[in-house]
Amino acid sequence: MVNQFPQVLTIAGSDCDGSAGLQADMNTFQRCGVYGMSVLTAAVAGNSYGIFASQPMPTEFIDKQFAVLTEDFQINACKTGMLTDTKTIETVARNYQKYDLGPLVLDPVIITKHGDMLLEEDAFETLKEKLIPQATVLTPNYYEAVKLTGIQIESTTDALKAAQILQKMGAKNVMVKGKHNDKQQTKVTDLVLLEDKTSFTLSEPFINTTHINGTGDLLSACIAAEIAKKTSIADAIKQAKKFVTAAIADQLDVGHKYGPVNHLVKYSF
Ligand code: PXL
Repeated sequence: MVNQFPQVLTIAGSDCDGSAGLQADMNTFQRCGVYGMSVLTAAVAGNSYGIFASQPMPTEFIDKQFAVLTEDFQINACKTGMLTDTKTIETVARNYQKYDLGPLVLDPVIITKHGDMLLEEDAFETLKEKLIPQATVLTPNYYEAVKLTGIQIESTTDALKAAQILQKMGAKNVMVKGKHNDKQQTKVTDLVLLEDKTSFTLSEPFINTTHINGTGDLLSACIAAEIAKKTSIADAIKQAKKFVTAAIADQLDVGHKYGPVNHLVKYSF
């Protein structure tokens, strides 16, 4: 039967080195056993040293991609990645309202691990106003959670406070990803606040590696894929945390500096 197979959409930028963005999302979708599609929002010229140029897509072209995909496919879940600026966010928010794209995993991509900005400073408010209220799952890292809430996060209690603020902004479920920038740390602990107000933490061993490009992309893409497979939100998040930890642990030696997480890691769902 047509359109019964789980179909997932990433609304993201292209990262030409394959470590992040829609290339990484498509790899993740394949690993999760779902059919992947992409709406291209921007294209970056980057490698393991950083990002050297970036080009947002025209909003009419973004609109057209949504139109042709939804005409033909039954999208069961979607995720967002790089959204560049206010007009791109507005375009994505409008299309999400217009079409049935299933639950939305919103990865509020702001800055890369090299310090390159992927979202313009004046677009934060639009993200809060137009997209966070539509998010089924919001997955900020520590830095993004601080930026979006304005509070300092030093502990799990602070992470819970941040998640509660983000939930008040309209996100149904929130995962605040823990810091992983201290070589002395032994664990990375994320905080999850679910729609029913229950919360839990997820801890996995800290792995000291420079190959972590695309961790957030892999995590949010895996959550979206699991949701499309009808896994519960809590289990989708737990599954994604395990997969991302495995992909960091089994280092893939490509690139000379900050390499990608290993989408090819042996891991079964
Ligand atoms: O990992 C964040 C990210 C998302 N999308 C694109 C990127 C990056 C990081 O480099 O290039 C297109």
